[in-house]
Amino acid sequence: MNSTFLPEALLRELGVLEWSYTEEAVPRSLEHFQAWTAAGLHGPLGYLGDYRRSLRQDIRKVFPEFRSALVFLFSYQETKKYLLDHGQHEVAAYTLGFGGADYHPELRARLRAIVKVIPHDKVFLSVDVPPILERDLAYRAGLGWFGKNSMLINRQHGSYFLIGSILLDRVLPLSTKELDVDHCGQCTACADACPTSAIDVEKRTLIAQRCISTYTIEITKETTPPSGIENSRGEIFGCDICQDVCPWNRKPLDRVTAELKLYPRYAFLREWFYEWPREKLRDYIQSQTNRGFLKLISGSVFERPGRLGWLKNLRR
Ligand code: B12
Ligand code: SF4
Ligand code: SF4
Repeated sequence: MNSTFLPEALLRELGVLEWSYTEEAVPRSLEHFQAWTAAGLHGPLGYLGDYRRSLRQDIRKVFPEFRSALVFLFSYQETKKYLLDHGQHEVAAYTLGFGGADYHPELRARLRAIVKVIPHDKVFLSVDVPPILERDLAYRAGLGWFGKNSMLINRQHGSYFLIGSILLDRVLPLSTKELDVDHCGQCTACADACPTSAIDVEKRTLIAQRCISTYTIEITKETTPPSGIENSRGEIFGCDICQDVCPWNRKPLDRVTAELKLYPRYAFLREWFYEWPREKLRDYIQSQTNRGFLKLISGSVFERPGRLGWLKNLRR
């Protein structure tokens, strides 16, 4: 039933690598999340530790009508392959993987295209922002396991994808895949490669305040960078190191064509990141007003740290 429930051609057009179904509202890894935040490992990510922490206990706290979820893995593998082939590590691949546009509206639009072909009354779309543990939701749907780098890894597709879900107020005539089991084994490549020692391999967890991704995306003001960042590959926005070394990401990239396709609106990002010397980019951003910079970059994920956050990232 699952294989014929959604049109294959539509899924392909929308960049869906795999999808699945679950009726479980409560995260399986809730205890881990609670211990993680209680230990302060979320660092400066206040939204994980404040009143929204308890909302993550049960999807029904966010969408009371919840009865089931369709969970989708949206690929950015082609972009990743292109950037790896060209040795370009300045920005994480997901940032350019959707034409350079912010993946939030982009993926919500793709989810809406799927909503059109399924039976529903009320739906709730989840892409990143709602207080829902999305990796766990994908895990409950049988779409992968939690790697030692915290990523949701899929045996066939690796981890270069984003998760988007349609929450429904009804159950569907679909089956759930079996929960996946750990396939990391004795490997510790991600923790070994992390320049800032942000992965606690024993506890299989991330120390967010040490993560380059936190520093370059979430910190908007001048702040001391995590120690070890000088040993990175020059990341200025996001970080893919712990995914790039993961053996589960090798085969999936062999199957795709390297491609960096930017919407015309964001074509300038190629110049910014790959053609201009870093000092030129810094001087250019410096010469903008805060508001002017946001206007330039609006509609992309690069808006998030604002002009001052960017100047901080480029000062290293
Ligand atoms: C906050 C956040 C961050 C923070 C903190 C990351 C973190 N690991 O907590 C920062 C800014 C560092 C970050 C970075 C990145 N993020 Co982020 N982030 C989120 C966000 C908004 C919330 C995550 C969260 O709740 N963290 C709390 C921790 C405890 O939960 P978790 O990360 O989901 O980890 C779960 C499992 O790994 C598992 N788990 C982990 N360890 C263990 C150990 C045991 C013993 C057990 C039982 C379970 C377990 O339990 C956790 C809770 O369910 C989600 C979107 C969402 N709404 O879920 C995206 C999300 C997790 N991020 C995503 C991405 C792509 C990234 C980056 C790759 C971006 C980049 N290239 O820079 C990096 C990866 C860094 C990393 N190695 O995790 C994707 C992940 C897709 C995937 N394949 O897993 C998500 C799901 C967004 C999306 N909609 O696609 N992110
Ligand atoms: S994203 Fe980068 S800094 Fe963060 S845990 Fe992975 S390798 Fe370390
Ligand atoms: S690099 Fe190794 S330990 Fe880390 S997530 Fe991948 S398989 Fe697991």
